[in-house]
Amino acid sequence: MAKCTFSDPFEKARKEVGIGEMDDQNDPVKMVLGHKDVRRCAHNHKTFQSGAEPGRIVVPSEVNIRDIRQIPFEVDPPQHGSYRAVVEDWFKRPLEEEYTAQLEKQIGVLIDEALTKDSVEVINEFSLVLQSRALTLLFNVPFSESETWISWGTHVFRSEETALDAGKAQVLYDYIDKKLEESKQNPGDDFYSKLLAAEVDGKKLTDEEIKGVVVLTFSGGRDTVINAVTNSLAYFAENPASLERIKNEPEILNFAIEELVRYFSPLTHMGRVATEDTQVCEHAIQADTRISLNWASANRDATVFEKANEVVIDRKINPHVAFGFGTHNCLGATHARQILKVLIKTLIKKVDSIEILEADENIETLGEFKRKVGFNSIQMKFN
Ligand code: HEM
Ligand code: EMZ
Repeated sequence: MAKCTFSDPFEKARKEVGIGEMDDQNDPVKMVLGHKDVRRCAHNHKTFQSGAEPGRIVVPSEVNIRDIRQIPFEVDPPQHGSYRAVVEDWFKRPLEEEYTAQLEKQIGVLIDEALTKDSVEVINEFSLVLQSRALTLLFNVPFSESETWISWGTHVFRSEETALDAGKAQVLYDYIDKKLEESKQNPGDDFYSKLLAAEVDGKKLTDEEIKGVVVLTFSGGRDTVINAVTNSLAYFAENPASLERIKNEPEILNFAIEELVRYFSPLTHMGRVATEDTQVCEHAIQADTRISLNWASANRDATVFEKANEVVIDRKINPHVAFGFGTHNCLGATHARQILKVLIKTLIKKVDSIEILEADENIETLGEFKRKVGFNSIQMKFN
């Protein structure tokens, strides 16, 4: 089995021009590749806005399959801050003891099950299940809801047949409408009820706004978490010494998590729309065209990271941008980090070794660049 490496396709372009170009459904994207430039553009929301037509900052663009604005993701300051204030505390709940205890239970059960099987297809039988079950904790809804979510597959807008699947999006919207109606009739301690009761600048959120927040919570943390979990398992399968090190030096656990997230960068890039004619790296960017902030490329920038293409499991200074940078930095990062933390601790406790039996890599094509983001499927044996 070939080594499970995740190479950096952007290195040459980043060093030589700082920009990589790709076409996306006839709406081109200039990818910003350097760490400094990515951070600078992420900071400059006046020139590079998120609040364009809903779906347009996503690559591939979702303008043809949705018109719901995702909140706070597709809103710029100052409104962004008001929305974010409504949900910020809710997204910190993963730090609570009871939440962590539940997560430990969920992940313990999954690992125990995996240990009984001759082969586990990790994407569908492990990571998707883990992601969906863990999300019931974030939503604070019954565990049984995860069965419905698992049936949606690894992406809420993409299916095997269609890269952008409007029918699939509709399943999600109908589900959310139903859940919001239920929570209106019968308010509880769940995320929907919290949003229904919330006020932004003294006004209740509209149903459309609430839907925008909920859709984002379902879509933003799905394939990203699935890739982070699967790629980490594949890494420990091939680098058992790293797991052993974390076992012996638990103080490096948090460094290890940040390093895995940096190295794998589960979300390659995210777009912005230019509000005026401008320049990035001496490249002209025209008003109303798209750039993208390429987190994956920035995270391999050798001017910032020593041994950028290696997993340095106890890397201490790690200003990675895998969870974004500045205004829109990932709200789900606390939840995602907690999942990885519990996963690694559980592996240390219960698993001696992991073998990769068969793997089909998931390669993204971005113009001339091809990037491995994870796997379409991967069979592993847990011992
Ligand atoms: C934003 C990555 C997990 C919800 C972001 C951004 C990145 C990112 C790069 C910035 C987008 C931008 O600037 O346009 C990741 C990665 C994850 C992960 C790598 C897993 C390893 C999650 C989870 C959730 C989530 C689990 C929720 C369940 C969000 C939300 C935003 C966001 C709501 C928008 C925040 C805002 O606009 O203020 N994420 N994410 N993410 N993410 Fe995540
Ligand atoms: C959007 C995005 C959010 C988008 C922070 O990223 O994640 C993508 O997977 C979705 O397709 O709609 O939610």
